[in-house]
Amino acid sequence: MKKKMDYFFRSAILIFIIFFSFSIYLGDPGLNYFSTQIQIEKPLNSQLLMNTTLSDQFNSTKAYKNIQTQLDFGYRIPGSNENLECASWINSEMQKYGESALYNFTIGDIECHNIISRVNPNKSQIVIFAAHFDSRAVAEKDSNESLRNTPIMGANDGGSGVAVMMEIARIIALSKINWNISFWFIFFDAEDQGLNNGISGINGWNWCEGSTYMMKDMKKNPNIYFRETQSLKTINSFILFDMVGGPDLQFISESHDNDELRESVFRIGQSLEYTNEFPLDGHEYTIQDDHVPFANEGIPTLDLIIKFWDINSGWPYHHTQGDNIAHISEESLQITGRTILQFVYETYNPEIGFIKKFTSENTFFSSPFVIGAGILIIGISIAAILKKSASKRY
Ligand code: 1BN
Ligand code: ZN
Repeated sequence: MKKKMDYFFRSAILIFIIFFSFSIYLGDPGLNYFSTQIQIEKPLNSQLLMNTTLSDQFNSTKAYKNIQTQLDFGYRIPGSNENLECASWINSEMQKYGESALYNFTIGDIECHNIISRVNPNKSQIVIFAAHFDSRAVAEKDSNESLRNTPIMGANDGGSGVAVMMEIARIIALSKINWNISFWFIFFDAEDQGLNNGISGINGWNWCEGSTYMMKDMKKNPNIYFRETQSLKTINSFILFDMVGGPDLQFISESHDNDELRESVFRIGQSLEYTNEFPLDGHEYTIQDDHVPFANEGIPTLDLIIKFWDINSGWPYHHTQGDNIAHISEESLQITGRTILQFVYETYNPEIGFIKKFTSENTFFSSPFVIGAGILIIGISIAAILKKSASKRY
């Protein structure tokens, strides 16, 4: 009888552990699972909440000039003077709107510089906007073979995201809204030097070196990045701007992205009548970009990026000498900037009385492989324990 009870209790404990583990697996490992989640509410009628002042303040002429200024520094290749001069300019411009600092790191013997600028640095909830400011050292996709080893201007690939973000920062910082959010503007170095068509930007480098380094460093030295009440878990959303300035703008869906965040932004784009730019029924593609290290930590991300690899898709200049100011559309900068400011207003305006939490999806623990491996390990453990109990009984 005692053995039977022993067997019963062992099984009950095992079943409890399995169910408890799974409830955590399927819960929200990227966010604070044990804390109360703020209720998600969609505004009943987003039209009612329209604030024409915030999104209408986006000045596309200023954004366009922000691209030209970056190009005036020259090629912003990691380790070059031009790169550092551009980084210093971004940093000093951003200091007008809040605090801003360079975060230096090295790859091999090359000095690189990420920049983080913060508006409202002390609020615990963080919203991140990001772009890379380095420009590619080679034009490996140029139709003219003799140009494939020459650096590109990166007016769109690099320049456009930085330019739109600087203008968004200006408007958020100068607005009279009493934000309960820390807005971070991250300018990554060393994004665009990986290997493509057998040609590297910088030998031996991967894509997204700057963001990969930052995430490693954030986990190792959180105090350098976060205030006391902040952590990776208080990052509410992360939006990346990559090639947002070409004509015939059409953003794609990226597989690391958070569906709810994408849907919110794309619906707002649609409500502003940018229906071609923010298609809701698009195919999902997978792209290595600066949002991936953040998505892998369970942070809700959105990569605003075009189908840059398809020469028939409206902007055929990716990694060619055509990525220059002649192929930038001020209207595309305006469409991107206005949509994101409207998203910020509808999602984070404290007068509306809610902070939207985007459900975390893309974590290590939610990958089918990891879940499968977990089930296998649990199955083997059950079998081993049952076997042990059975052999004890007889
Ligand atoms: C994505 C956006 N990438 C750079 N900016 C990385 C990449 C470039 C991946 C070319 C594949 C091909
Ligand atoms: Zn690129």
